[in-house]
Amino acid sequence: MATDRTTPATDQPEARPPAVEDGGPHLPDYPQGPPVPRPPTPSVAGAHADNPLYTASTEPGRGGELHQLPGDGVPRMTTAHGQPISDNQNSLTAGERGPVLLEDHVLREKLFHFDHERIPERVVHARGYGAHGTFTAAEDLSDLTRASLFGRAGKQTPVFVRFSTVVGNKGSFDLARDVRGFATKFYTDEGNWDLVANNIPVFFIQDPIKFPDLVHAVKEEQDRGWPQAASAHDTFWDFVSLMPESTHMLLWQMSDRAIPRSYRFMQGFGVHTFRFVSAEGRSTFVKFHWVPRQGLQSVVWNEAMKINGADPDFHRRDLWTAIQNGDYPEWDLGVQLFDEEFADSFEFDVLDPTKIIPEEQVPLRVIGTLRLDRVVDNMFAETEQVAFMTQNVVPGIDFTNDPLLQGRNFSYLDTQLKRLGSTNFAQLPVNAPRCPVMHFQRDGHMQMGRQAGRANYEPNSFAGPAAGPRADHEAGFRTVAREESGPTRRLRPESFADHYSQAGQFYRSQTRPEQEHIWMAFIFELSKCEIPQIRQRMVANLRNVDEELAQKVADGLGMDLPGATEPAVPPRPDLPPSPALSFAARPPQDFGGRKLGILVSDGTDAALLERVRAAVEAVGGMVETIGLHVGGVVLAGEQTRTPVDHKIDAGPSVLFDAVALLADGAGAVELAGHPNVKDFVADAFTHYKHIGYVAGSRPLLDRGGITDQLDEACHDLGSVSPGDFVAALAGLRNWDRDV
Ligand code: HDE
Repeated sequence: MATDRTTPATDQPEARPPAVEDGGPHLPDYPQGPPVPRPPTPSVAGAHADNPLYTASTEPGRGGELHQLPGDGVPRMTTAHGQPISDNQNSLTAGERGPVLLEDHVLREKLFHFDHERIPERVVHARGYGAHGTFTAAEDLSDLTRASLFGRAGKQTPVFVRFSTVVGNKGSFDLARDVRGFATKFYTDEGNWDLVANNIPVFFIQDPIKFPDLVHAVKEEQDRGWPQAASAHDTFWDFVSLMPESTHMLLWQMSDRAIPRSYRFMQGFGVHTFRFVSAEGRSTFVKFHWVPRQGLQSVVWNEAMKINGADPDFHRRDLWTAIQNGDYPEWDLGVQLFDEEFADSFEFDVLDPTKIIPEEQVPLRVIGTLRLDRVVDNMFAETEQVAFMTQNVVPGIDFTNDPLLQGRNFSYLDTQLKRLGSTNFAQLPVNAPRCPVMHFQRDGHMQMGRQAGRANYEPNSFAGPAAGPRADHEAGFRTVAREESGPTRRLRPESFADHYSQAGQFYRSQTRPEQEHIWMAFIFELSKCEIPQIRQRMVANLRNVDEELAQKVADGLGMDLPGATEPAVPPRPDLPPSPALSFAARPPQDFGGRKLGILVSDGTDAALLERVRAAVEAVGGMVETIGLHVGGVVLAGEQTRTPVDHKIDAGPSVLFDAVALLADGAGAVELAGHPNVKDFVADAFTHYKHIGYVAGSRPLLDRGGITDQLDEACHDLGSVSPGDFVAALAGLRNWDRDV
């Protein structure tokens, strides 16, 4: 009799397929081999110690032996309530072709849980990627702050970091022109400190009341539902062109900062002025900076757009791969420290989040280093459920009156309840402090704690454990005492009124290629605005930043230069350039952490390939090969195929920092016949990249149309040694190339 069931109608589970090597097809239901050893999960303040979701369910003496299949130690599948399951492929039916029965509690539980798998994505910063690591203090800072993580040189604090884009939805692409989030949770021994930073040191607005409007304007337009993960549309530019205070941030957003090559190659900034507070209660103003030890690097816009198509997960894959390879990214934590006297004498208000303090005026002092060395086990449990909150500070760190910071302190707690659904979200392992947690907060949805003792209130007259915890008036968190006075009002201070001077200073501090990228980005974005008045208003604002910039943008848009917007206060063209604001100030030292893509073919010189690979790996770089077929190529003098990493159309040159064309002879001719080779070579050239080649790869240069344009960043590997080639790659791009 015919059956519409695709699996055998039997009450026996299907035979388990043989385990495959990692890298083969993944069958998530069947473990692929012995568990990979991991650093032990740090203990989580009591709450989860007994929860089988967080501890090995196979522990002897806890019924664990019953939870293994006989023979090979594979865990036995259970329901959420722990009952062993006999069949995970066939629902319970009445008869061979009969209806599925309501009685099937295994099926019902599985579908019920699946139906509830999603939680609201973050309203901003929805798309993110996290990793675990350690912060190591460089020195004893107790004269400045009593924050325990800075208590002695060498002190280590575990951290979780989540990088993100701001505008796009969770499933958007990584290379949007956008600000990047750089949020760090320090699990200190006096509670969690969250430094919720961005890769740009200023913000669009000065007052939190404008935040919902800003976010509405930049996200996809409400009537049509696009564009996704892009600021290049009318509503964003409408809003910011009406908001002169956004101008400084716009300059950063149109700069290369907004299209980083990798999370590993970007800075982070706390934006606001915070306070360090000593044990004696003395407060020092502080601004936080993360500086990548890998150097700064970005891509170019045309490349970004192509990366988004070729690999929308480019940044998360990069971070994951680097950490899995043991190439742990590191950032120095630098601080700018200053007192009231400096704050009073500085040209701008240190409470204004649209302003920086140039590093030339207050140099960075490096107080520690962050290293990321462990990827998450589970994206949802960790990266999605992590809850950052600016109000998470520890004794020794305090807020200032920056209005935006004050608004954030309200918003972040609220948003976590919305996303995570329970006031007990701090008990989730990724959020739970790594120090004792003792309070009289009780109950609520998903309470994991089993707080013992009789008193759940204070004051009480019990003694010992029954009495519960008490506040520590000496060592507990104490807000810095400060005088506040004046009438309540809704008015921004005069000291926040200069919206253009630092934007101009930023522009003047860039190298020429960086300036070109800024005006080209303005032209691209504004060309996507359908309403001419918006373009006009924006260019009118730019005249207050820099006349050359405004003229270039007007020319690029094909419009007459409009009159300048009337500024609230006259901009100051005399602010000196700050070289620290340019990428040129923090270049990479070598090709370490970068990736060379090598085009290979049948007949590629095996020895040269190995020498180039060795030279790249010697500086900590990576090599991937690209060929006509993923099955591989037969290198010169060899009989068998050597596999390649990418088939030509799956490995475009935009995925690499530099390329080498080692395809040779008849193999090169054959490869050059593939349509994607043209873009591979031409893009590498147009994106200013270094290109290595051999005499036999000439057909590829011809196909890319660059044979007659080879310049000093194109290296003939017949005469340049692999070592010299790789040394030159540290320069990353030849900005002088005429493309
Ligand atoms: Fe955020 N921001 N923000 N923000 N922000 C959020 O919190 C908010 C601001 C930043 O990886 C939300 O958990 C307001 C500045 C990062 O989980 C939300 C204001 C800076 C992340 C929120 C700001 C940031 C967020 C959304 C103006 C740089 C991602 C989901 C008053 C210093 C953290 C969430 C992560 C996330 C509110 C401005 C950085 C809604 C109201 C300035 C890195 O609470």
